Amino acid sequence: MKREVTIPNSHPRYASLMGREKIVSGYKNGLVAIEGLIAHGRGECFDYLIGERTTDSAKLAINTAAAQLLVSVYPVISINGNVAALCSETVCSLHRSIIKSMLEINLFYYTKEREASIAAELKNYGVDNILGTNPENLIKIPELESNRRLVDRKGIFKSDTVLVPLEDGDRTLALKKMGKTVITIDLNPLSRTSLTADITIVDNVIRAIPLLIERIQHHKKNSSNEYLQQLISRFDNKKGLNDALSIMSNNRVT
Ligand code: PTJ
Repeated sequence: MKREVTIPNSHPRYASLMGREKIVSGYKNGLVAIEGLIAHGRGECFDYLIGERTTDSAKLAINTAAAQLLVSVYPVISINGNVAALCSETVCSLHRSIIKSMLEINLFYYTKEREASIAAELKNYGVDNILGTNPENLIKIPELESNRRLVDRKGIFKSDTVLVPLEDGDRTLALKKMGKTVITIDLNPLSRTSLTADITIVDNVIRAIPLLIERIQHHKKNSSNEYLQQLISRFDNKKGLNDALSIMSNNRVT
């Protein structure tokens, strides 16, 4: 039975409900794995606890991530089904704002069909050179058993910095062991990805990516390489995670 959903934009949780609709449509359109719906629900729960807003601490992480992406020689943005459904358009704008970055599709619940749907979705927003889809270029990364172990030799394998939004912990660890700098966007400050990454942005990808683009544009105009390096060296990832945990656990019902 066809169902019509109307979410009035006056609804107090409009943005969250629209995110939910994007994930559901993404599932129906073949972008999102069914397990992605569960992952999204977990994200919603943490987002509720953090107040569905970008905290000052997350803004600092975003500013530092922008600096890291700009000083990198070969940054790669890793795309999975949830990211494609929630923010393909802004991820493609992010890719263009960095200039020299690459986009790579890397799926935990791999199917060829879903990979093709995600590539087509990214192409809709003007990105043609998408890595991770040509089997001849795939190479196994050490110490990883999941499907994510296959990475593109022209992409993640060669990168110095990888942005891995909504990730599972094993690959972040494997990427760290390969000497990569890892940036993640994850609403769960206790996930293994959040704990292992160099820069964890505890925020919703939907809010964080436009802010990341804005910071990249700001730094491109205003910041020296030396200043960007200072931002990176001063960043304390554990402090950011503890800030997020404090905000979540200090909520009180009055
Ligand atoms: O498309 P695939 O096959 O690569 O699969 C993608 C998912 C996300 C299903 C897969 O990577 C997975 O199972 O991830 P996990 O282990 O559930 O981790 C996802 C993390 O992202 C969790 O810590 C969630 O809290 C968090 N998360 C979910 N939605 C958001 C989010 N973080 C930021 N923004 C969100 N919108």
